[in-house]
Amino acid sequence: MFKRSFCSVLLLACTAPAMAQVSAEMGQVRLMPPGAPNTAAFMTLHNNADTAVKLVAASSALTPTVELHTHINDNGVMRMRQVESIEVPAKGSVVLQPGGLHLMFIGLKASLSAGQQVPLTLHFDDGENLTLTLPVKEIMPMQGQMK
Ligand SMILES: [Cu+2]
Repeated sequence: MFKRSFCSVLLLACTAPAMAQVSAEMGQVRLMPPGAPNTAAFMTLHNNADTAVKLVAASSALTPTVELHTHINDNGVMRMRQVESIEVPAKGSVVLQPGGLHLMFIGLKASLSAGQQVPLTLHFDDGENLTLTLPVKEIMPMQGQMK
């Protein structure tokens, strides 16, 4: 809190972005067979800021809709469920991976090919956007999941 009020008093001096600094690594999009309507993206998000930040939306030229999803165990059956946000803890990270949190591309306009580069923009609740380019890769599903 001290930092924030200090910054607002010296607003003009604070030229460096005060917003959360989120970075992504290990980003990849799952290669799907031709004709598949949807696919998923996985990555690790890091937050270098002192406050948590929430991923609230994502967008891509690949599909009209990109949803935030997680998996729930419904009587032993793993099912995907849309979530409103994915929190990246302060000075921490969150992993989007098969069987857990992921980004869902809904309504593929064209078939994917291995090595293809997919543009993706992540939107965070502090107004920050993160634009990424993710490679399409063959990703093994975890046993009994992503059914
Ligand atoms: Cu999903």
